[in-house]
Amino acid sequence: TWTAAPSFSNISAEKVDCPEESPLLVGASKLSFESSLNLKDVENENKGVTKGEYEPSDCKAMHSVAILIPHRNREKHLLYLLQNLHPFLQRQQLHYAIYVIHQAGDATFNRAKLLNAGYLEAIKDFSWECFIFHDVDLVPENDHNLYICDQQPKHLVVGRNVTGYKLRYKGYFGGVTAMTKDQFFQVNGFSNSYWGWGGEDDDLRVRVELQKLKILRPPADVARYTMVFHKRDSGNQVNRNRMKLLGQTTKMWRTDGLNSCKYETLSIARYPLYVNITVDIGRQ
Ligand code: UD2
Ligand code: MN
Repeated sequence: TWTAAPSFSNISAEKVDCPEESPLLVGASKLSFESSLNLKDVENENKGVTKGEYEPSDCKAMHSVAILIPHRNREKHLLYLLQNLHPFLQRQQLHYAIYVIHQAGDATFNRAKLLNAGYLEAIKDFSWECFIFHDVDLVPENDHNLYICDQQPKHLVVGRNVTGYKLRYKGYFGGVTAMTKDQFFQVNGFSNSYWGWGGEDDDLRVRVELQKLKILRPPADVARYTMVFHKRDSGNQVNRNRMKLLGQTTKMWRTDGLNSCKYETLSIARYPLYVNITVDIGRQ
């Protein structure tokens, strides 16, 4: 008798899909931040990452996710975040890239406008379907907090060490959020008008609510972050105008956002662990 030989046709470049739940997750991790840490160490710990990008080698990632980090003058925080975030995302078996959106010059900081610029640049780079808007100083503590998008926008920070791991207030949407390319486009992104500290996260929540989208949060025991201690940066004074701006979101969101975000890209540098995009976003 004759038995069919096994087929080897799928030995080619085709990888099998990664499993629905990654077998690499470990749950809660104890974090520590060594002041002597330097970039070379973190690069050596993450040899699998190329030009800020990674995909699993043994299976086909089910999600492609762009991480956008607004930044200026927080080098040490960035280092701590890179050290923790790369292995965290790899344990989740994601295809991802980390983009640092660096504000050039010393004009007042504008987190929201930087994130708009980051989104616009990242979609030129690859067909990312999911975006994580990520403060530089927030380090996730539990890898069951999945950095993937959902049918609705997600807020990934329920609790932080500095606030006793309690949600700050109902509707709080700051720190780390996940939105699909389409959800973010639908709300016209962030407002570009929030210069200095505060309000831009609430403005995004209002935009989301105006679209009848609903904010989802992971369970409190996994949506936990350590915020590396910091004082208010110079150049990021409290925005005294924020309540007034928030009162105008309903009438402004259509014309103030992604579709009106003017900036100049000064450089794009592909470092081993992240893509640095330096932008001139002007001033107030
Ligand atoms: C809260 C929110 C944050 C944002 C901010 C108000 C949380 C956990 N975070 O953060 O998302 O809504 O309030 O604007 O609730 N940054 C720099 N350099 C600067 C200033 C800011 O890189 O000079 C970046 C950096 O990524 C930082 C982020 O902007 O993490 C937010 O600024 P923050 O950390 O000073 O504000 P914080 O902790 O009150
Ligand atoms: Mn902070």
